[in-house]
Amino acid sequence: MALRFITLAALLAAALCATFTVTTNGLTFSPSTVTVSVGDTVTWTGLDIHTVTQVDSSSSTTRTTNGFRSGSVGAVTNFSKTFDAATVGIATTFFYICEPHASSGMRGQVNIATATPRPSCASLDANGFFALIVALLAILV
Ligand SMILES: [Cu+2]
Repeated sequence: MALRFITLAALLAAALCATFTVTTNGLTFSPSTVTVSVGDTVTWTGLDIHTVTQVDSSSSTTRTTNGFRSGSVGAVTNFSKTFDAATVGIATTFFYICEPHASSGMRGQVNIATATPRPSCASLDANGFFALIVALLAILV
């Protein structure tokens, strides 16, 4: 019985999506590279005089069409982006800049660790939810 609860707890822990925080430190993002799993969220803080703007490459300053963007300078202090399956379907590395400070090298990137989502972090999409329920039943029955 104890084993069942341990397995259940492990499964639920695996099902949780993670949030990664990137802060600003002078004219840099810290950390400038984060590696996330599908379904995870990145939250940028301290954006007061900065932006988070997706660009096409590690050297580009051209905004990615339909890419993520925190808005114009001063629009927000914090900005979050969830790298869900639909987002990740486009690329496995996402590059971004701070628009006013890109020329000073203020840029970063988000790497996607794997194309396979966590059991339900995929989340709450129908398939992920179904898979979690089946897994729970298999443990409990
Ligand atoms: Cu900046």
